[in-house]
Amino acid sequence: MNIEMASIKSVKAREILDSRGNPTLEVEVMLVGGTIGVASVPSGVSTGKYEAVELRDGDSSRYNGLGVLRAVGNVNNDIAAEIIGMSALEQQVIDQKLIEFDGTANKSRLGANAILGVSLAIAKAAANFSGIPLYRYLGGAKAHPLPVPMLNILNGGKHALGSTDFQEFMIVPLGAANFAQAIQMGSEIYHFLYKVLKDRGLNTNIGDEGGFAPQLSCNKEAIELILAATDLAGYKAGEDCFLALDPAASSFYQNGKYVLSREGITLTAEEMVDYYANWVSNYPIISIEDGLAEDDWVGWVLLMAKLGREIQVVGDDLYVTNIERLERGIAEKTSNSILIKLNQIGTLSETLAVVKRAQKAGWRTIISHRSGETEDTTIADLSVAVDAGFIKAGAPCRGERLAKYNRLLRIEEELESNARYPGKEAFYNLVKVKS
Ligand code: 2PG
Ligand code: MG
Repeated sequence: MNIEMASIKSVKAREILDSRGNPTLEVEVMLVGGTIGVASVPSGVSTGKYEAVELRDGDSSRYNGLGVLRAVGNVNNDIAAEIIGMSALEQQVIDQKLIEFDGTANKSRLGANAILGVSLAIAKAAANFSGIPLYRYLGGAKAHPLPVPMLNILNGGKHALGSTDFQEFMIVPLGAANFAQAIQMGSEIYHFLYKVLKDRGLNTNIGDEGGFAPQLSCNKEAIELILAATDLAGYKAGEDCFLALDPAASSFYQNGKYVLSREGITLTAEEMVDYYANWVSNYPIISIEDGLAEDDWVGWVLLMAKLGREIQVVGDDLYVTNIERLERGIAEKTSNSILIKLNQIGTLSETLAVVKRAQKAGWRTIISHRSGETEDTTIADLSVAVDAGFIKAGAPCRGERLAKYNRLLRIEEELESNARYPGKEAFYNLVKVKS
């Protein structure tokens, strides 16, 4: 292998569209030896306010101001000139250079979308150059555990207006023997949910992440419908398949209170925690993400103290894949798990550092998609590379969601007998799934 052939020859970004039909970036890196790496960038809608900045044009004459031509220009004109000639095998050095070149704390000068597109395209070019899959390039010889999928089969909140207050109702096939079986279980329950909704005269339209978006009178009804579907599919809730929630509580936090408009109630943090505790004792829920708002650190301590031994208490908007916010969470014991999103922080290296730190603290990690996605499959490889334990990539429906799950099916096949599906072990120290 001639290492000089791994030097970056060109970097080119373009504007493409994401799954909501909004512009995003695709970046193509070519190395001197001709190897190419291509990556695209996702985009959230229930974005945390501490996320790195997604640079949009704000030019209302194009795409309602959502164009990304400035970010594209930043890649093609500025970033390219900075990194051409560097070795694609030096991911950390390049990411550090991008961070310094941007020079702001939240990547607002060049745009986290511009920077992440480059960072990921470089990793892909380097993996291709090395002749190994991305999960192996990032994770080394030990990269063989598949993640447990968390499939969001009922969408609400900002992802499906008019549905539930809570944003995501996920099923978690912990009882599957392997990843392929987990996806099969997820898909079968998803299709039985369609039948349950149809039989009850409820809407079967779907939301941003491919999950159904029926108009329900209360949030609890979503759980009851999913349990009915699980049963019809022939699986046992609480044994084969469990439930997980992402209420995305920042989106219904108003003046220090939690406003559940579907139910016509307004709760304090303490009452909200009791609400969840009640659900956890009645239903096979094993994970609650963003149960409270991104600034309610005090509430999170309460939530963790009440439920942290029983379920995964997951911070998404609370930490925004940011090492400083994670350190605060570890110090203050605000959760026991963290959601990981590459575009919340903006480089691959920083993301890997956050995963490593969380794992060192004994936390579980969930590698996550965004509600606006592309056909890019980086997160599937990443989940295997870091032995994340979990991946959250939406319903088993819609191409941009299935791209990730299908990639993992291929990886499982490729790993043959070395593939390992953790199943219930992923929750090893939590009482709820202890056998
Ligand atoms: C979340 C994500 C992904 P969004 O809140 O976890 O499901 O949603 O990408 O809209 O922030
Ligand atoms: Mg979330």
